[in-house]
Amino acid sequence: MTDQLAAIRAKVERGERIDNAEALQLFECRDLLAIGELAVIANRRLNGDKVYFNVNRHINYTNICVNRCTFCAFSKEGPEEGAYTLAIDEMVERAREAAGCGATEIHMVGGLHPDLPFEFYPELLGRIKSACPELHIKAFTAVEIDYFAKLSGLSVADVVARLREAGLGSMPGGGAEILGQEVRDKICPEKISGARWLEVIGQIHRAGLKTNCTMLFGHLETYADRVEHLSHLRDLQDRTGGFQAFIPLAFQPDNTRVPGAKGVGGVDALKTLAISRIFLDNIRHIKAYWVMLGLKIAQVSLAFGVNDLDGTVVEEKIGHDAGADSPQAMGKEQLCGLIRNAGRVPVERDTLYNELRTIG
Ligand code: V47
Ligand code: SF4
Repeated sequence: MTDQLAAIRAKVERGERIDNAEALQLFECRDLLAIGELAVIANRRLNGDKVYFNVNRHINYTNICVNRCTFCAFSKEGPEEGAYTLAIDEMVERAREAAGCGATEIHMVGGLHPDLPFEFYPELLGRIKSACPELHIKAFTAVEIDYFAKLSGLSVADVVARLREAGLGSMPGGGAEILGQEVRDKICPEKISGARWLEVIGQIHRAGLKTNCTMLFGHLETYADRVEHLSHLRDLQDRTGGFQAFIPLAFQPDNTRVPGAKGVGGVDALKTLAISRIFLDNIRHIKAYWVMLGLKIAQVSLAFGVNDLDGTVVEEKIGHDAGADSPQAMGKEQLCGLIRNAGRVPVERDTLYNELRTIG
């Protein structure tokens, strides 16, 4: 072990925060297993042996989007072949089906549609909530919230209040991509800036809603860009405490327009998950999204500091349109099997991380 790694290890063992330079050293270090060991120490302190999962269904209400991010194979300009917008009745039906199969959460995001009025969104939430009051609706990213504010002329706080009244329970963590503006200008020039993403999320947290946060990695960004990204998230979390989980999203390159991007290898994926666990000492949960990582890397990530596996999903579009070769859905039994075979204890949670049942 190098002196640098030994110094970082001593900090992690004492429960001390590592700084940006140390995180960069970890990204540059080739000793993947040593990094994994540190992440396991950090995770065990926070979460013991438990691995959380939830039973959810994804609904992508439209793929028509005015932002044409170059990494996104899901969006269409519309009207063109493959463009769609789901009817509210259809989405209510999908939510009912999900609730009937034991789902506790609907995860709902979509493109920035040029013509849907703001009122569509509270109506959608309200209709799902009155059909399935027991379902938690986790919906919309900071990018959508900013768009709704522009659409409606309301402030971010008023948009959030209106959506909460209609049934919004919390928000996922998408749209963060890489927060550094230089990378953003290349991969998503029309999307809100990184600074605006942080500002909107800060306002959402202050309004009392929990969110997740993500990082899209494995395209054009450098290790330094990743560290800067993680550092922005950690700083915001120090101020608001509103992030529940961090989800590193492994870039899927098929059908995208990112020049030269090849996608993410297993070593980079595990290293990134592990360093996230070590660095983000104030975000309790690190979630492996098996849709983008593949089932095997997601399972192995449980030995690299991860404590949450997402989810049962059902009909995922964003990753699969970009070539993800993972299945479309996974049963609860299969998910628990993955966790148990990794020597860990599966615990079903709700969206707000209340424990529902431990699966023996
Ligand atoms: O914001 C788009 C990403 C995100 C690609 O909070 C891509 O619980 C990989 O945020 N390759 C949406 N990723 C998904 C998301 C998410 C997923 C699961 C759980 C949670 C949560 C949030 O998907 C987008 C973007 O960053 N994305 N295209 C692609 N080609
Ligand atoms: Fe639109 Fe989101 Fe795709 Fe960007 S990532 S093009 S904002 S749907």
